[in-house]
Amino acid sequence: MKKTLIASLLVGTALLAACGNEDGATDHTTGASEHQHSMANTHQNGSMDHEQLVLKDNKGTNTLIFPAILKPDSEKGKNVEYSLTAQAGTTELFNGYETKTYGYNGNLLGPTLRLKEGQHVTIHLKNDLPEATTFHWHGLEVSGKADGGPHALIEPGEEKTIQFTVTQQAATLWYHPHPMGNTAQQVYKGLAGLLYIEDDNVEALNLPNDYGKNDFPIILQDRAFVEGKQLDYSKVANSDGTYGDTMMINGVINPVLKTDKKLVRLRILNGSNARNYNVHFDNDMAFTQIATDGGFLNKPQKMKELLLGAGERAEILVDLSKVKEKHVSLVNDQNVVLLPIDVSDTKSAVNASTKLNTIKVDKALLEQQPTKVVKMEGMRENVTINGKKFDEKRVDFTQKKGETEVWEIDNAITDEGGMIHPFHIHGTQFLVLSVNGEKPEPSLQGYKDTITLQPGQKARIAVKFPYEGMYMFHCHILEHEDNGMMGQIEVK
Ligand SMILES: [Cu+2]
Repeated sequence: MKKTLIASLLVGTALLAACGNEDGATDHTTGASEHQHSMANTHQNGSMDHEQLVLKDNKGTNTLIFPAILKPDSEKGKNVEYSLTAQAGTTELFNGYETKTYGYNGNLLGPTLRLKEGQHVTIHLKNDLPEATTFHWHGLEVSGKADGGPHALIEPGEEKTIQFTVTQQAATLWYHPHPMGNTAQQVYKGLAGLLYIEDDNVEALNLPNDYGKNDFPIILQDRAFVEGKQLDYSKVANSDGTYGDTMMINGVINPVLKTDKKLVRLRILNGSNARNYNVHFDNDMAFTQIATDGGFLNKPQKMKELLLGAGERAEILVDLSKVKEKHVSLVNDQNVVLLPIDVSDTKSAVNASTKLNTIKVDKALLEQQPTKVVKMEGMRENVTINGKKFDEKRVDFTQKKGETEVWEIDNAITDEGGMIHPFHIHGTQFLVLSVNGEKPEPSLQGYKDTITLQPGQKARIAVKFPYEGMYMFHCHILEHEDNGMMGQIEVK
């Protein structure tokens, strides 16, 4: 995986150097579409999406804020009720400019929902947008009826109530819209929020868990602003994934995280439409991954870099008590500053548990031939799964509730080339059995709902659906999803 990645980065960098402005800035007001088409014929095997805008350093001039935690409308024993409204508004992202945005219960992004395993949850959904939307719970194991896929459209002004019981372990999930053909622009305008699952196990682990104090949600999104600092999707949209040159974290432009010299937990969500982040620190310090998309790893994994494709999450522990500098930054593989961190002198320590989870891969599954093969192919409008585009009237796969099947996910290289595709399945958390026949690396050894595959990579995953219904599986580059790189599976 490393080799492919490095090769792809070199190709990507060379192409960017060839097509970008010297200072890395791009004039979106006039340059975006020109930029897209000028590079249309240069896709290469192994390249990351070279059409992406160069990301600018986050200057760290604004204080990072955290989404509010949503308060229940009511709570009685294990029964909790919440209300979420998708709405349009404006947000002052830049001084003196009102940017038109979308949000849940607010103008931009949504509040964090904190649910606990065993709770019976009712959520009242309302659409106050001028267009139809859905409410999808990414990573949540729920029935197809509650999942919020493209079949679950809520028209403007309409309301709907869903109910489910939380039956999965502690994890950092998220929610976002999923209307066919319109997901990318709705997420781009600001529709996304975090969904935390908690359980009894997590309370015993002694992890930093003080929200916004030592347990920080970090929603990474890149955006391109056009005239008047607007988020005009139609002016910047790219069928191979829409990129921005400006980092937005938790809905803040140029944010800095200010904290003490202590152990901190970052719950990172790649909430971008398409951009991959291979994160590391500018001082090259190690950090510890504790959780993947769907829960804790069996034990903390020390690492220096971590790749997150669109839709993926990771929880990492960063020991700032050992940092000598007053500032460290989370950067990407081109050393662009994603998140600067100012570290004060106040010191405190936490000794987190080293036994986090008890995931066991059934050895018999490692020998099994896949019963389902998903071949992802193409670029731009030509993206397909198993040679087909999404058709809501066609059921691509069926699977029995509660039964584990081995799926093979193939990110195929064609004559046109290949690119990274993050593959996501609704309604389940799967385990990665192998990548190109090898044991998955540590960052893939926990429960996953999205796996980012390099061109030419094949992964085998063990998939079990705990509930019935119709579920989507698709590429999480939102423009690919909107272009039909999606199939559906009926679970009975
Ligand atoms: Cu894709």
